[in-house]
Amino acid sequence: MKKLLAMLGMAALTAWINTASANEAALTVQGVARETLPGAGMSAAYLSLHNSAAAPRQLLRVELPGRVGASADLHTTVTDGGVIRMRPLAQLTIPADGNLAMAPGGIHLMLHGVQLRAGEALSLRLVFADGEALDVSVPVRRAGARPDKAEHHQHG
Ligand SMILES: [Cu+2]
Repeated sequence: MKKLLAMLGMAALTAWINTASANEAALTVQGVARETLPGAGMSAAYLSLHNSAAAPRQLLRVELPGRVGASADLHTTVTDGGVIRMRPLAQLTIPADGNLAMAPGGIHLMLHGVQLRAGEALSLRLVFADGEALDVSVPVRRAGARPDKAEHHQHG
């Protein structure tokens, strides 16, 4: 009986791992971060997320691994009485079999406490409502440079 329970436990664990990898494989991320201006310490990053799964994904937050004192906030841009303002977002939904594209003047990642130089890579950890996290690395470019689709890394 003990052996059977152990086997069932293994089966359950394997199933969970498979589900997790399938979910992660269903999500592709590309993006770019902007070089910080001298003395600024603030910047923005723009991600393009594609979800090929049959269920939507909820992105809760983005962390900056290895950067002490730095943070990333989900922001959107709204026009309020002719004034352009940024508003924090509690979460982002990547639709089932769909895309979510961040862009200047729209949804973006606001980066605080960072110093970024063009040519560097910025590591981001995307944390989802289902508890999964996805580590990606995006290139740092000067403002106005186009996102580079080739430089996407995904870690399990
Ligand atoms: Cu912002």
